[in-house]
Amino acid sequence: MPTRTHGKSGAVAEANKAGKTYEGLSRQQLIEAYRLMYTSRRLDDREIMLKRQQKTFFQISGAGHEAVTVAAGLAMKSGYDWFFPYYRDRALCLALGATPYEMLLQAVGAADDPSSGGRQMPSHWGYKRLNVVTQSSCTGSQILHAVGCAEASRYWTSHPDAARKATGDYREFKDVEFHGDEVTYVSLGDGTTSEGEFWEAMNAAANLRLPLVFLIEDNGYAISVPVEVQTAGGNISRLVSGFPNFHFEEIDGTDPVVSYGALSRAVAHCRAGIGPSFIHAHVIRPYSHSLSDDEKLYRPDIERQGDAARDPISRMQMFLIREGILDEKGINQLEKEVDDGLQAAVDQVLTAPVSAPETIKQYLYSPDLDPTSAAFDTRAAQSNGGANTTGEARTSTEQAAHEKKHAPKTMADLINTTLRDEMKRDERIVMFGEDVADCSREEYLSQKMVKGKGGVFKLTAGLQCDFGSDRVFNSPIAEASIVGRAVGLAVRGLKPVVEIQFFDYIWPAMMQLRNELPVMRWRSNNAFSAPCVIRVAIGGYLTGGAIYHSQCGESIFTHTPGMRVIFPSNALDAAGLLRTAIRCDDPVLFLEHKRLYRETFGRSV
Ligand SMILES: Cc1ncc(C[n+]2csc(CCOP(=O)(O)OP(=O)(O)O)c2C)c(N)n1
Ligand SMILES: [Mg+2]
Repeated sequence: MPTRTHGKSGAVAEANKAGKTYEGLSRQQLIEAYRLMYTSRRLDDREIMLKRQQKTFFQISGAGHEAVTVAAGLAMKSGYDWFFPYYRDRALCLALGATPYEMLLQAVGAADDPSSGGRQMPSHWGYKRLNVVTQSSCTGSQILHAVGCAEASRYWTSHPDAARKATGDYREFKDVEFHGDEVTYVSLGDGTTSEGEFWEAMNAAANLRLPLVFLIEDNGYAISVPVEVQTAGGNISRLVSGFPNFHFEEIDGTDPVVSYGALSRAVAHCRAGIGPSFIHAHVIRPYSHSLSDDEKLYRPDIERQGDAARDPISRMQMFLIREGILDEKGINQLEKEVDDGLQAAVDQVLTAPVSAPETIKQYLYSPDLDPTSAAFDTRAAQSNGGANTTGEARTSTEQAAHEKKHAPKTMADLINTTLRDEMKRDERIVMFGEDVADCSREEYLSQKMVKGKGGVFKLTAGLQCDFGSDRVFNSPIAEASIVGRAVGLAVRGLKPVVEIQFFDYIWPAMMQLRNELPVMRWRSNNAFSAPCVIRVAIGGYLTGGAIYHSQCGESIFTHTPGMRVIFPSNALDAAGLLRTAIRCDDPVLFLEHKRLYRETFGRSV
């Protein structure tokens, strides 16, 4: 039974006044909110029952988080805004339009599961039609994808022509949709704010003033670890309050009206282009972390009873009755309708076939474009001896120009040339990483005070000057963020060609490179993909480069399903393979041996 209410005597009469709204929610919307919250809770209960009957293999619930996640769904636009939820967001997905049957299909590992084709554990949401992007089991990696997604909204707005379809490369298969004012949502638990990826994302979102809503669902625990052990001082809002450009609110996330008000303000801040928002919602976890956990081992009854008193389901029931929106009979009728619908969905899902083992390799790579096929073959450039283009003998000036143009080029030169050619050809290409820009302080370039850097090995030299600072730019020293942002951009149809400065420093990005980028397509059963290129300078080059400037760990990535790995040995191969890597529909790790960058052998025209 709820012990906390925020009504006073006379509130019923007050509420009965026609037209009263609750933070903008109508009485009908409040009934709908309760229907969604109750559906979410009962669906968790049905899944728990199925697990106990050995008909499913795992369960993790959204119980206790329903009020704030329904509020988020109602405050945002389904199929218009973009969503990077985590496993507790069942009620958000229901509010956006996912059906209980679709969720049950994933719970039983059915081939028809729209989120993953039965390839992922339950509650790993992903609904293409709703812009709910495939998620993994890794806590926190989705936050950087959300940053990239929000960046893409801005890019498409300023480069609308880049969204046009083109044939002969990945663009043929990548639909692009944007509205200009769409907002990206990302959610995570209190424990997940301890991940470095969270802080990298906060930094980027603040600095770039991205239209990105962070929802922290703080249930006070990360499995058995309480919040004061995760978070210095026990309150994440206090720690992040110094980030600029944010709209911050700390709220009671068990109250749907309060939550809706906060989420609406958060979305408005983002939609207006002012910057990101951060909603810190205190919620409860009435069930254990998952069915694999028994919270009685680390939480005493007294604490659990305190949570139960704030249960959003019973609070919402009391609220509807008190405000005269629904009476007990109305509530019972609504609940019966939901229960009957769930029973029918459960009956139906138990006959759904599971995915067939022989389909396991499907969608590891693009089914549409094979970069090893003849479609990517090219012919070597033909030499035309001593003649000019009209077939006459060259003058001495023409001959000097011809020789200069056709002098053998280094691998570094040809990579730079290829990047330039491809950027000219495809406006969807964006390039970032540490030091890849010519000069972040553009005025130094425009006033010709400096020449520009363009990479520690100068591979991207001149590209910012040629294509602009929104296409070629520096990133913070945050390797996970470089790759994670690229994933989010690529999901939205852009072609990030990003750089990890030295292979020796690729490891902070390992989660993204192993568990995210290469499996976006496979784990979503081809609903989402993230074709992009990660360029990495690799190998020894200095005498004395020692262990942190000479690593060669390509074999680790050649054992990563879904990743294409390229390691060219000469300049001509580097140019052709880079061109194919950029045009292809899969993620590519493009390894450039530093020793070969400027070698005298292996040069080409
Ligand atoms: C990177 C990573 N580390 C560990 C885990 C195992 N794990 C799954 S959920 C979880 C706790 C997350 O807690 P919190 O972020 O507070 O979310 P909550 O489950 O409480 O909603 C852990 C440790 C994981 N999935 N990913
Ligand atoms: Mg938690």
